[in-house]
Amino acid sequence: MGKNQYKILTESEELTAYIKGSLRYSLTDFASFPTVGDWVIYQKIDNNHAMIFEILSRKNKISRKVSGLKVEEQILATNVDYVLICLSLNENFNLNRLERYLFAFDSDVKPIIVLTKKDLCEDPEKYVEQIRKDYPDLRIEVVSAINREFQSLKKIFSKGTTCVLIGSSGVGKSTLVNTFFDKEILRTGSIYEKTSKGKHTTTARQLVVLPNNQGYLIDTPGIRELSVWDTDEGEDSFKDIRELAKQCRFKNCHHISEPDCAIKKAIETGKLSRRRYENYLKLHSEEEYIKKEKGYQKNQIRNKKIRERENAKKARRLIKK
Ligand SMILES: Nc1nc2c(ncn2[C@@H]2O[C@H](COP(=O)(O)OP(=O)(O)OP(=O)(O)O)[C@@H](O)[C@H]2O)c(=O)[nH]1
Ligand SMILES: [Zn+2]
Repeated sequence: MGKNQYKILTESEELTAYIKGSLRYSLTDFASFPTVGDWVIYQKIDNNHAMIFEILSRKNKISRKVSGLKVEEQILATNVDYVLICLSLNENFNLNRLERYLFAFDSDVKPIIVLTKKDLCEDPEKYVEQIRKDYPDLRIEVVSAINREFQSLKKIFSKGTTCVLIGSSGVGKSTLVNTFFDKEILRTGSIYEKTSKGKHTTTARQLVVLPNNQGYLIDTPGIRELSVWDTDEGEDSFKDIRELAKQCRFKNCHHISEPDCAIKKAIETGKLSRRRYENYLKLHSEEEYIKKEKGYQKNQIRNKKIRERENAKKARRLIKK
């Protein structure tokens, strides 16, 4: 919501809430402020307002890099059980995009790949195979909202679970959820199928209590450009590549022209796809950049603290004089 204002959903009502002063002062960085998905302890002030006293510790989080120059963690959602990564079975389907999404998660969030608009695709199995080849353990669901083919996916919506939908605008996230529950839970928009250009219809980040005790849904605006944020867990989507690199003859192998390079060999024999390796390199260099930036910011903060301490010393001395 607006600045310093939050919305709390309780079993029976919706409240506008503020953070108690003492809590606010204990929150040292942007990422520790309440985010969609957080559980809080609050006290009602009047019929519609409440004060937040405490934010309960988070089970997990989904974050992305804040766009622009400043590198700061931005949390998109917390306490999530399932992340539904939605890709539609047309031009939107793109393995690199999928990897970007996978790369941004905490490891204990279970991603499910949802391939939407099955009815528009002649050979959905072809896409499933493409994903399976690189990610044999991922759960993949092929659905069509229009033909109501989604029964096995619908089962994840159950009491107490929180799901997050991500994917470009227009892949059919809202339509899917609305069809699940036969109710307008999220607003849908129109898309021009010819150009695959989606109209942005989801305007605000939302948390919805699903009907009939079927859990919660967090719907973030179509995340078009998801930058990498460095979670160690997120690296897991490229574990096989790092394992391979360990088998190179030289420890500092660049996998370009060195002899006995396990990566090169894996690409030649088809064990590792070139596309995936290149995506790994790309994501990796972004991550290095973020790490460097973070290191730089840490130094800035440290230098500032040293300066402040020195100024404080001077001040004390001045007072003594
Ligand atoms: N053929 C077909 N079209 C679908 C299906 N699901 C959704 N659509 C269409 O795709 C368009 C976009 O659907 P939305 O549900 O608004 O997409 P969204 O992902 O929620 O988009 P944002 O809210 O912008 O993030 C609409 O015109 C839907 O009618 C499907 O299963 N099959
Ligand atoms: Zn190598």
